[in-house]
Amino acid sequence: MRLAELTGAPVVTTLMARGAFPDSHHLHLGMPGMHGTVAAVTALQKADLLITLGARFDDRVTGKLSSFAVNAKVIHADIDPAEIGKNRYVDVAVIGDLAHAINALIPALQREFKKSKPDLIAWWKFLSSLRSTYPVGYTHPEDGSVSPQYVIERIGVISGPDSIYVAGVGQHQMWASQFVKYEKPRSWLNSGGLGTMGYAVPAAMGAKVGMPGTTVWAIDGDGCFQMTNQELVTCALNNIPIKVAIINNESLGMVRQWQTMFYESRYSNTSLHSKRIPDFVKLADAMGCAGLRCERTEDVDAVIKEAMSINDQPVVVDFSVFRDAMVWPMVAAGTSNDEIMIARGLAPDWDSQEL
Ligand SMILES: Cc1ncc(C[n+]2csc(CCOP(=O)(O)OP(=O)(O)O)c2C)c(N)n1
Ligand SMILES: [Mg+2]
Repeated sequence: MRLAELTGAPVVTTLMARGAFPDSHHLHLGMPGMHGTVAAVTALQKADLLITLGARFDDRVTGKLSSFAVNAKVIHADIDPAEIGKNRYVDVAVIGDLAHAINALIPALQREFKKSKPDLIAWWKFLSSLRSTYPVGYTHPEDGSVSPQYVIERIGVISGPDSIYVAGVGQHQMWASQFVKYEKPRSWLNSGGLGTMGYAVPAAMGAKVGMPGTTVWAIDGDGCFQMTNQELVTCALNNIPIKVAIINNESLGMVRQWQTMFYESRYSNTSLHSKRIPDFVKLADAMGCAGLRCERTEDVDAVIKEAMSINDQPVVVDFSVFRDAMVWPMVAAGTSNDEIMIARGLAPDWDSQEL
C-alpha cells in the first residue's frame, strides 16, 4: 500500500491476489482478466508501465497475448525466476521476496520523485470515469428466482471482511471474487491456477483449522460440491465448523455459459437438474452438519444469519438460484482485452471515454 500511495498509480488485484490490497482503497480498480472490471482490464491494456508484483501474466489476464498492453514497459518482481519472461517480455526483472523488493523500491522512488513526479491527472480522469460508468453489477431474474450474485454479495456483507472466503471453480467463483469485498490479505482462498473443482470444502476445512476463531465460508457450486463434500464428515467429527453456501444453479454453470455463448445454446452434459438427487440438505444432515435451504430472495438474509448463528457443527446452505445467470464482464478466450463485453453483445461505449 505504501508503494501504491507513493506512486499514486492505479492498482489491480488478480484473482489470486484478491484481498492483498483493500477493495475500498481509492487507488483500487478491481480484478483484471476474463471476468475483470472494465476499469482494471483497460488500465492494464492502456498503461505505459506495469509494475507486476508476484503475478504471472496468466492467459486469463492477458487475453490474446500479442495484443496485451502493447505500449507498456514491464517491471516484474517475482520470487521464482522461471516466471520472468515466461509469457510477457519483461523490461526490468526483480527476483526475490516481494517484501524486500517493495521495501527497496520505495526509497529509490522517493529519490526519483524529488526530481520529478509523473502527472497522472488525465490518466485518473479516464480510469475514474470507467470505474464509475462500468461497476460490476447484476439484475434480479425476471422469473422471480434468486440471483446468485445477490446471495454471494449478501454473504460478504453479513459475514464481513474479517471472515475467510473460499470458492470452488466456476461461475460462483467469479462472483465470489467480484461481489465479496475483500479488505485483508489471506481472506480469499481459491484455486485459480489449475482450477480444481472440489477445492472449496477441504480448503475451508484447512482454513478453519488454522484460524479456528474466524468464520470460514466455502462458496461452492453444486457441481464442485459433489466432488469433495464427504470431507464434511471429517469436519463434523473433528469439530471444524465451516459454513458452506452451495450456489445451486442445477448446472455446471461456467461450462453452460460457454455453451450458451459460443455453441448456440446446444447444451451438452452440463445439466445437473436432478429433482434434488442428491438432496444437499439431507446429505448435510447425514454427514453430521446442519442443513438449510433457501429458495426465495426475501429469505436470503435470514438464512445467512441462521447459518452464522450455528457454530457447534458445520453448516451447509443449499441456495436455489437462477439457472441462466452469466458472469460479466467477459473477454472471450483467445480474444483481445480490447474486446471486453459488459453484457451479451454489448461493449463499453468507448467513444464517450476520452484519454
Ligand atoms: C476437476 C475439474 N473438472 C472439470 C473442470 C472444468 N470446469 C470448470 S468450471 C466447471 C463447472 C462447475 O460447476 P459448478 O460447481 O456447479 O459451478 P457453477 O459454474 O455452476 O457456479 C467445470 C466442469 C474443472 N475446472 N475441474
Ligand atoms: Mg452450478
